[in-house]
Amino acid sequence: MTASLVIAAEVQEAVSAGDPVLALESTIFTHGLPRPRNVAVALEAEERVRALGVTPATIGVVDGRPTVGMSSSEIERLSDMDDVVKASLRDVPIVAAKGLSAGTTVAATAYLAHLAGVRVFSTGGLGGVHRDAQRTFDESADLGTLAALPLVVVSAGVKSILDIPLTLERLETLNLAVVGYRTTDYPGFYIADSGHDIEYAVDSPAEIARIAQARDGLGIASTLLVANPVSAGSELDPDLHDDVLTRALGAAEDAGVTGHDTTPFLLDFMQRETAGRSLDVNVEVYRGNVRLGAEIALALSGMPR
Ligand code: PSU
Ligand code: MN
Repeated sequence: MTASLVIAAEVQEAVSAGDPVLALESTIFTHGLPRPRNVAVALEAEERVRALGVTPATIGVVDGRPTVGMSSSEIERLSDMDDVVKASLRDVPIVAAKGLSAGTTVAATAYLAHLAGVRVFSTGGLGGVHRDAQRTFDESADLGTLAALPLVVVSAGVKSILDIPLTLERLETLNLAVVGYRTTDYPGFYIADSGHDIEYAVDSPAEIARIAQARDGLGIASTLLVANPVSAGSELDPDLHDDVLTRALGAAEDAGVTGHDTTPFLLDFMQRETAGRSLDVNVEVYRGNVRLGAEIALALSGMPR
């Protein structure tokens, strides 16, 4: 039974007691961030969540076992593994049956979180609609998957390597509500304002929890997306950002990169060409999302279900 879900005891106990739990993804440390920063960021995120009184549940596939609440040594091992797979939801049963280890994307992480009863999930950037999707059909499975799961997912929007306006259109089509944390400017991950607006701002974790509660009361089973901009002063210089982005997209095309290799390729290019500054911003963004997610988990755990 390699494919059965493993839930860490502390996560199971917190879920059963209605105590706050925050899901964290693993693709961020298996494929999103370079070594050795990746493992430091992943372990630090867990510590920060714990310091707020919330149980962290890092999710991935460990030696064929889909796991909600990876141990520190499992996080360390996958962070350092050369042949670790990037698994979206459709890949999870395959890597499970093959006994492989995988970082799980937002889609796969969200599904496993929900299966374990975890309701809030913080990530860096969400997958979305790729540029030129009209031709390539490249839209992340994150969107369709989150449309069918009643979670709260905190991200800093989608990276500007994607087509942001098309992504926002797809969110609407898929009934994925999106609220901005203290802003109606949709963030562009590295930059606080992508230049595209959303309809609603929310002011507090309590307000986000009330929206989730209202949704659950109506039986609406789609994720509430919380767009949390990078803190003021931490964003990438917008001009540098635009320049490097243009070159990254050109390089991907020249190299013929397609499919799920696209995101890691572009992120790696951005990092090299900004002399690591995009990486610092990435880490800062993630910290902000982890903090807000923990606060939302706390607010939700204090409300009647
Ligand atoms: N966006 C980022 N960093 C990432 C990803 C997205 O800024 O690491 C990862 C997430 O795990 C996301 C996945 O779920 O890439 C989307 O990949 P794809 O487009 O292949 O579905
Ligand atoms: Mn894709």
